[in-house]
Amino acid sequence: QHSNEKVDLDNCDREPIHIPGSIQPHGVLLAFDPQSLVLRYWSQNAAMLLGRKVTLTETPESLFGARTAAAIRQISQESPAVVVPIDGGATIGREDENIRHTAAAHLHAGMLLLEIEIAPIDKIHSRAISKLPRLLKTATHRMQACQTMEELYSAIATQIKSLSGFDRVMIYRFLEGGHGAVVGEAAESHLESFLGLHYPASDIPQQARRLYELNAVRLIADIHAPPVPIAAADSDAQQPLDLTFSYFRSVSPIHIEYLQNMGVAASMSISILQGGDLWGMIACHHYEPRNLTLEVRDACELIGVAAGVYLGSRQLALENQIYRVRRDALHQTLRTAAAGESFRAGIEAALPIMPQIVDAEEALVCLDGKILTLRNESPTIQSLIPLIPQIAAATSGPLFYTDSLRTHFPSSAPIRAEVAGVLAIRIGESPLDIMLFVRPEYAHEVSWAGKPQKEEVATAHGIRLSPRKSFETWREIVRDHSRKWSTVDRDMALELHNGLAELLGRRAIELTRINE
Ligand code: BLA
Repeated sequence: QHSNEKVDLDNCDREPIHIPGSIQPHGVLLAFDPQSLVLRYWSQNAAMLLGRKVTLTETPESLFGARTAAAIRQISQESPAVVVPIDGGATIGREDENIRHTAAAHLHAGMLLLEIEIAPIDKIHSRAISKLPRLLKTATHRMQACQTMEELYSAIATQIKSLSGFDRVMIYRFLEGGHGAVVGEAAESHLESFLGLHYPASDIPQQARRLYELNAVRLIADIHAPPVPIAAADSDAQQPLDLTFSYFRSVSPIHIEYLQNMGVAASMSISILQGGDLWGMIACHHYEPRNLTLEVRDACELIGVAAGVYLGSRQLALENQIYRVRRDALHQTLRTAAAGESFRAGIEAALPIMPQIVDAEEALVCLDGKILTLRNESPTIQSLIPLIPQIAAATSGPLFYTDSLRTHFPSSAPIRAEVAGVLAIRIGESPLDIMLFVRPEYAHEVSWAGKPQKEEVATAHGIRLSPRKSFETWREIVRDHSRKWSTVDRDMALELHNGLAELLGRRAIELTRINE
C-alpha cells in the first residue's frame, strides 16, 4: 500500500492505480536502470520463471545471454512508452522445449520494464496466431461495410468476441458529464443483456480514464488470482514502480469487487480513442478465468484503433446529417411563418416542425397573452404554463436554457418528469412573448432493457457495485434533469430567434405601409 488513505467508494478517484506495487500472477516483470541496465525491481514470481534466484547485480546478459540482452539494450535507446516485443523468447526462462515465452519491453518514467509471460506452444495456438492477419482483415472489412453507428457497434462487439473468445463483449460509450451507456453488445445467448443500460461517471474514475487513454488494453485474467508483490532494491523501496504501460498491472480492489458482484471471472477492456480522448471502451467479460496471448491482445488493440477511426467517420457523417435535418426544419419554419396571414397564424402553422430545430419533444409559444401549442390539453403543457412568467423573466438574453427546471426554479409548483429541461427564446416586444422548447427527463427517455434475472448480492460495499445497481444510481443522479442543451441546440435556437425577429420587423414595416 503506497498511500496512507484507505480506498473506499467515496475517494476512489484518488486511488493511485498506476502504482499498485504488484502485478497479476500470469506474468513476470523485471525493471532495469535504462543506463546501466542493472536490475532494480522484480516481481516476486521471477525466480519461478527464470529457474533461479534473482539478485540485484543481475543484468540482461546475466539473465538471458548475449542475444536477448542486445535486443533489450536496443529498447533502452528507443522512444519511451512504446511496448516492443523481444525476439528470442525461447532464450528467456528455463531451458525447456515445451515452453515458449513472449517478452515485451518499454521505457517509462526513467525505467526499462521487461514483461515476460509463458505462451502456449501447441499446434492449435500456432495456427491461431498465423490466422490473425486474416481475422484482422475480415474485421476491418465488416466495420467498413456498416452504414449506421448501431451496425458498427454490433460489428465491433462481434469481431472482438470471435477474436478473444470472451463470453460477453460490450461497446461502452461515454456520454455527457462522463456517464456512459452500453450501446452495442455481443454475448452468449444465455446471458441477460446489458444493452441500453446507463452508468454513472463514478463507475470508471478519472485517473482510470487517463490511464486508459495512454494504455489501450488491460486484461484481468483471473479476478481471484492473488497479486504478486514487486520487490525493489533498497534505494528504490520508497519509490513505487510506475506500471502505466504494463500489461500485468494488478487491478484496483474496488473494481475487482465490482466484477465479483457481476459473477465475472475475467475481464478485458480496450480503449476507443477519438482525437486522443477516450470516446468509450470495448468491455469484455468472461465467466471463467481467461488469458490471451500477447499476439491476440495486440490484435484486439488494433481493432480498437480501427474502431476509433470508423466510429469517428460515421459519427461525423451522422452529425452532418442531423445538422442538415435541423437546418431544413429551421428554413421550413421560417418559410411557413412568413406565409401566414398574421405573425401568430404563421407561428401556429409551423408548430409541428419547430421542435426538430433544437431536438426537443414539444414546443409552446406564448404570444400576445395567448398560448399556442399542438397539445393544449396535455398535462405536460398544462404544468408548464404557471412557470411562463418566471421563464420569460429569465429570458433576457434573448436565450434561456436549463436542463433542470426544478433545480433552476426550486420554489415553483411541482413540475412533471416530462418537462425536465427547457430552452426559451424571446420572439416579440411584450415581456411575455417567448417560445419554449421542452425535453423530458433523461432517465425517462432511456429504456431499461429487461428486468434483472438475479437478486443483487450483498457485499462489504453493500449492493452498490454492480451494473443493475449502477443503473439505478445513474437514474438517481440524473433525476429531474433532461439531456443537456448542446452548443448546436443553442446556435440553432439563436438562428430561429434572429429569423423570427427579422420577420416581425418586415411585418411591422408592411403594417405601417398599409396604414399609410
Ligand atoms: C475500472 N470500471 C472499470 C473498467 C470498466 C468499469 C469497464 C475498466 C476495467 C476493466 O477492463 O474491467 C465499469 N464495467 C464497467 C461498467 C460495466 C462493466 C459500468 O462491465 C457495465 C456493464 N467502480 C465503481 C465505483 C468505483 C469504481 C463506484 O463502480 C469507485 C468508487 C472504481 N472502476 C473503478 C476503478 C477502476 C475501474 C478504480 C480501475 C481499475 C484498474 O484499471 O485498476
